[in-house]
Amino acid sequence: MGGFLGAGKTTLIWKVAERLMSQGKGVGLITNDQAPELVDSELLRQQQLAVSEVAGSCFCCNFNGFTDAVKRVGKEADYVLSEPVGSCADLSATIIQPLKKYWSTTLLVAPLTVLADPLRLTAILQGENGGLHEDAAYIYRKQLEEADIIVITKADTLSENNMTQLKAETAKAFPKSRVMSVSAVTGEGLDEWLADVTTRTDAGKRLLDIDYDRYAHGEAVLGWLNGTVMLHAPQPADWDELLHHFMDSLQQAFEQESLAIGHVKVIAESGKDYAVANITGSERTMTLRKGVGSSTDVRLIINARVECTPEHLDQIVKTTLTKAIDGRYTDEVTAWRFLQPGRPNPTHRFNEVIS
Ligand SMILES: Nc1nc2c(ncn2[C@@H]2O[C@H](COP(=O)(O)OP(=O)(O)OP(=O)(O)O)[C@@H](O)[C@H]2O)c(=O)[nH]1
Ligand SMILES: [Mg+2]
Repeated sequence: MGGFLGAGKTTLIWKVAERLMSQGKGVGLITNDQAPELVDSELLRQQQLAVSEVAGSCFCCNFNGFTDAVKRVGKEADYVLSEPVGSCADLSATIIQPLKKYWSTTLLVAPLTVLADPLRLTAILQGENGGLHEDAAYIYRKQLEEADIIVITKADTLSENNMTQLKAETAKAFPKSRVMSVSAVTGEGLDEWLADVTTRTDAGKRLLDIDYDRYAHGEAVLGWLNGTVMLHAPQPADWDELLHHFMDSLQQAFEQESLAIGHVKVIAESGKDYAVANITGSERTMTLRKGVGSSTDVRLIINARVECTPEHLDQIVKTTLTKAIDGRYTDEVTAWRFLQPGRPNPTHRFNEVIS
């Protein structure tokens, strides 16, 4: 299940996994990122789901890492749901075809689903870049172009009429893909999509014509930061308030410098309690889910993908966190990486569709 940063992949995977498990099916999940310490993996583990992480590069550049992960989570599973890095494209040639060629005795490969957030999709369909660099927007278009199924997410945020219109416009712009819509919040569209992917066998129907220089540049304009910090308070502290304030300040800091946000997500955990916050664009897109409550210790995992140099991203996130802490708590950084994604260099790149 591909799709751009913040499209709703992890949320949908979680809801679909729950639905399949309630039907008595075994489910394994695979997450993916350019670096370890993932909010997505942690969020899914909090739901007691079996997750394996491929960290350090996208699936296509580490096909064997991906299939090792399939082996790990697939043992007991009837279904394996996997989420590639949100800036990843060309999955038909680099993942779907090799899977069909080398893994056909163990796996039935489902159609490639690409998710799209209504806000960004609308901008892209209007020929705009949705606030993104033109090469990042190029990746967005290429992801949709290769999809067997395009799923417009967050259906609960649009009226039925607007969604009908958006689906029609999407189908017109990408006529070779089936277009559907879902809401992970209301569950609308989930059964329809599941029925389609679990019965169709025409996975990876076509190969993408993609310019790897533009693709590489579209990824390289994004700074990437994954950090984990423990905070300790002398007395129980309100971590939900801290998380809210930290995310608000981050959004303001990026907006002040007109830096396009790919996705900024933070999970705050204390024992079994957690809260997760996301910002998926420049408009007021911040969301907070669940609550971590008050305690003396919290762990923050911060994943930020923003259009600026990784060094600048590091500086903004560090400064904003220090201001949010405001001397009230001690902090202990247990992991902190900031990087620029390297040029995609796939393990396999098929130039024919495997039947
Ligand atoms: N209203 C609404 N919000 C949603 C829905 N699905 C996802 N979201 C929100 O969209 C944001 C991004 O969701 P994720 O599932 O983390 O997106 P993602 O595609 O996995 O993002 P990356 O892993 O960074 O590429 C979060 O704030 C979610 O709460 C939905 O069906 N309805
Ligand atoms: Mg995700």
